[in-house]
Amino acid sequence: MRQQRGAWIVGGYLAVVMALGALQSGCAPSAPKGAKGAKPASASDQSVAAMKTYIAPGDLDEYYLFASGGHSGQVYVYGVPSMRHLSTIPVYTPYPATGYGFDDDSKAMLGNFTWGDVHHPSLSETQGDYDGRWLFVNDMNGRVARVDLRDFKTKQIFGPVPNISGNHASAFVTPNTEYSMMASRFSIPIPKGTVAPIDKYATDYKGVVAALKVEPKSGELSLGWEILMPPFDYDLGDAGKKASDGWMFWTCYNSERATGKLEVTSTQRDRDYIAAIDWKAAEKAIGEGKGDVIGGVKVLDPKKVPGIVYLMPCGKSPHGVDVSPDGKWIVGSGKLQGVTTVFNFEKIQTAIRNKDFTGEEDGIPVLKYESIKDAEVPVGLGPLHTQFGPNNLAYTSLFVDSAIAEWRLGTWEVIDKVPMSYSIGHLTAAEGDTVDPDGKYLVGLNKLSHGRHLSVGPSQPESSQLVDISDEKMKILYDAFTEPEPHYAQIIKADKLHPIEVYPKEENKHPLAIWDVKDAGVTRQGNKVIVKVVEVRSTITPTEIEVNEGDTVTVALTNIEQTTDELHGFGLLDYNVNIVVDPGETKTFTFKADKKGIYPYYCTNFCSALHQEMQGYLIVKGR
Ligand code: RUQ
Ligand code: CUA
Repeated sequence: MRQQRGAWIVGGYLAVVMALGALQSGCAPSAPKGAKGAKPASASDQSVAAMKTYIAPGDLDEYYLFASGGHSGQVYVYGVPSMRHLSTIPVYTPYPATGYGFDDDSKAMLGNFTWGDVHHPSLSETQGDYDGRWLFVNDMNGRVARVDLRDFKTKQIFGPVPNISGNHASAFVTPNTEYSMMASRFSIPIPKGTVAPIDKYATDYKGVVAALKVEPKSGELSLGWEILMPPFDYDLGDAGKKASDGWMFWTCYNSERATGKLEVTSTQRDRDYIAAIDWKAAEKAIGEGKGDVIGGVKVLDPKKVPGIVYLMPCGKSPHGVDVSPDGKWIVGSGKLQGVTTVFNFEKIQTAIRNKDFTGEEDGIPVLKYESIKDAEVPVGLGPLHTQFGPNNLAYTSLFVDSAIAEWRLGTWEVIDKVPMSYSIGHLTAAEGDTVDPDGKYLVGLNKLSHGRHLSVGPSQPESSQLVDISDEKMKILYDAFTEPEPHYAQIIKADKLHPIEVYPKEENKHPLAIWDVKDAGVTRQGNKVIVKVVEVRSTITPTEIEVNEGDTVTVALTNIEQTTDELHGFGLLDYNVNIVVDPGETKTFTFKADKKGIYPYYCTNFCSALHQEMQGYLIVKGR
């Protein structure tokens, strides 16, 4: 049975579609022309807000915020509550500021890609709490990357993962970082490379969810297993925790299995699903050899291996799915609804035991909505994502209403609402998706800023708003702006991180590292040349590098400083070389000396009074 009628939204759904139409036609109710949107009401509210976000010169913020950089391919780091941008961590995109994507190792990591689309940072967890070790981030191009929080550097880009297509619902980790999860937003015939006509979409295209294993000591990602899913569009996920540990939840839209103009074709039914996956059972089934190898990965087919996947009916086109800190509740909303549904994990288990099903999709049982839901909370229009605070507080972003609703788990009362300027997408509360949320601060990640800043032309910055949630009445404290385009972000207590500030010399095991200027120089084997270079205030040694036209040249740069903040760069003109070495770091870059002549190189990072003197010449002799 495919068509199943739920009574819960039809009227509201139409109203919302009309409201969206109004937004599209340019009369957005949330942003009338010239309006300046929400701000603290009075001068005294403003001075309280100012004091709450003011970090005196030399003082430090209480939290780090890690924001995805969307299609910039990067991760942005802020301090909270100041909302000061502290650093940019390049992940999927070359970043000249740190030389990322220019040296041999980072270039190899990027492969043939010069972009990525990062939506969801996922801090590593131990027992459901951030442990401050790594940050995983997804890329739509089927990849997941690991940033080491010891030095805030990207250490691994894994993928593209076979069979996955459009990796949006990622890189969510399980409570002990056993796995980083992925899912296909755009179903395709698998393995990749298979061609099937679009009109066979409903049968020949497949959704896929994938589990990447995380090595517990090193954080190294490797391919775990996959599950074959119906060709829906998998959108977001969250791992079960505590009561629901061992489960994973994924929203999906387009249960119509439609193609073409999805705006119309995928909004025919009155509900979609949240897929509930027993990942521990999936792991066990893989261990018992129940997977088929497709595209080089072991893939479970729920038709052949029942008991692993169930579908929970949910309001139409759900977006976020978020598990409460105790793991008892799963919150998911149709993104055009006026309510958010709270599902009860225990009831889900009971319904599974009692086979309380209303149908199936490709052999996957559909649970009965009424049997598994606890409440429909009237949060407001367009609920997208939910975060949590202490004392059972929950915060849901409302795209259509352009607001955040605060409500309580268990009593289901809506306590407060605060308008966002404008059109909030994700939101993030301090440790707000862990087993132990802090409350205090919430940041709304808004899609539009409508000129709440000095004009910078049509490419407007993204806007984030800091909200004080230390009292039950929410208060907007601060507007912050960034490059495109934060989606999700996470906020972690600053004292959980202990970044190093120099690479200790004893840890540098690079085979081409040298620590004394007398070891610097050129060695040659045929037309392969190795140049060992020392950078230290205020000389690049050697100051002359001579090679022959046609040589393949590998330059190994070691910054022998052990002093904080003494970075050196290496810019080589006309050869598109731009490397930065941190104190104690060695990097190599390889190029073909295919242009004869004299090419200056110089230190690009201002490092000392004689920084400008830190220069030399590459001599490429003709044949
Ligand atoms: S998404 S606005 Cu790409 Cu995480 Cu929700
Ligand atoms: Cu070294 Cu400037």
